[in-house]
Amino acid sequence: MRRVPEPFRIKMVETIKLGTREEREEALKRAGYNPFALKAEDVFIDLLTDSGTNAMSDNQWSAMMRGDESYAGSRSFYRLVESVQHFSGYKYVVPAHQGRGAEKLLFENIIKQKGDVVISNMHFDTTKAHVELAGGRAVNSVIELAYDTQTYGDFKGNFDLELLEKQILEYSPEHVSAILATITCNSAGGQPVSMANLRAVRKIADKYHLPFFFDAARFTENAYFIKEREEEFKDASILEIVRTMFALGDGFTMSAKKDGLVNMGGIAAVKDDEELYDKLRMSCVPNEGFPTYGGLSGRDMEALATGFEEAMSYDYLHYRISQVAYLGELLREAGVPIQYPTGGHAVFVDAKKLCPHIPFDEFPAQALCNEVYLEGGVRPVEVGSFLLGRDPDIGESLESPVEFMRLTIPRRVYTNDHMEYIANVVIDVAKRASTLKGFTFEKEPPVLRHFLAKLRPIE
Ligand code: P61
Repeated sequence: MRRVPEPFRIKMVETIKLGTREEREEALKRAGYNPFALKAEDVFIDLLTDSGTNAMSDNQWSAMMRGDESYAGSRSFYRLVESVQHFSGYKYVVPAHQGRGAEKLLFENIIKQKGDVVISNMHFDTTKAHVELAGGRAVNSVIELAYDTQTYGDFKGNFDLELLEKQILEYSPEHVSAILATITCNSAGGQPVSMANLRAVRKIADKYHLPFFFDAARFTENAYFIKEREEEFKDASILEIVRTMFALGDGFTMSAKKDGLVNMGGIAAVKDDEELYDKLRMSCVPNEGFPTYGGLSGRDMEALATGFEEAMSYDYLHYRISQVAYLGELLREAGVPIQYPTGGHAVFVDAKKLCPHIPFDEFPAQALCNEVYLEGGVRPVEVGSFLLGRDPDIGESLESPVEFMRLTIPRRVYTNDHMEYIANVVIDVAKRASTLKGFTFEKEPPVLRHFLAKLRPIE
């Protein structure tokens, strides 16, 4: 596979250090065998997340100097609003400190009755948590193919439309608070959702008079896949595709820490429902702050407005998605099973296939993550049963349909040579995957347990 060269020059560097295996063994033990608890300086290549780990451009850094830090009505807020209106066509914009801040504002205002459901192709964990904290239930309706890692699909993040309609009828439309399209579908492997699918979801939403929202963290990456894979859009610009997608929805929440190309930020936006907008603004005040800053500094809002422009560049997206695909290809050539094709922001290694001897509640993907860290100082993250947690009603550990070790690629941070190093480390670990052992809890927090849990190896 041909490598797409990085479309930027490097003006500033940050030193990273590969220590010894003994040092990493000590560090991982101190961290309770949970890579979230590692000190970042004990990590050589950090693939925990693509969230807030982006490198900003010279233009973003200079925009920050123009930040207006007024408490109310800052110029930077209005620039951010204009930028969001420009790409989404939505009238109302409320900033938030990050995605989950925006989720709290939305879900506490649209979930009217305890037990009402939100149906998504696939909820990400914070989204599910906020639906549940607001008294709702999170229901997924992604296509079956999403769980079949070895079979190619252009749009493995698509809704199963039949299932979606069945679920709406099962819960009855008046108990469905919203349909939510996660673009790209993170938990399924950063897999895109097609425009055709989004259009069909809109039709279903209209049929049952339901609102249709986006969880839009990786909206430009989703647009790139639509351009590459849906004939109708092959000549369209990323901006045109983004506008066409958002025109189908009624609003979105967004973690801007991904495609916003910044280190912190979130957005809740509403197309034209003024009443809902008023509610979001009111919720914003006690949670995020006055609605013209919503947890962000003026300089953050400037960097984000510029980041949105840069994330709409085809050349940038082509390099970005190709870099992820390049790492995926190196692994596939060596026989390492991954979610195929690779999605937008990460390579998802199929730990169920590599470690079939470790049961779901001993966390096979976590075992793999820990070993990859020990082997080469690379920090991946588990996306599987460890992350999924327990059934909120009966408290039993849930079994995830997939057990992934996610190698998440920060934007504009690591080079293609880093990809080769990562691949070599993972390939070495994969060769002895059958000797790895599972983990059990030493300490298990009740909500979003994976962040703060302590584990111990099962001997
Ligand atoms: C991630 F280990 N994602 O993928 P916030 N929606 C979607 C996301 O991907 C997302 C949020 C909403 C992260 C960060 C992260 O257990 C974890 O700005 C599709 O992080 O609040 C975040 O946006 C929430 C990593 C989140 C985790 C939770 O790496």
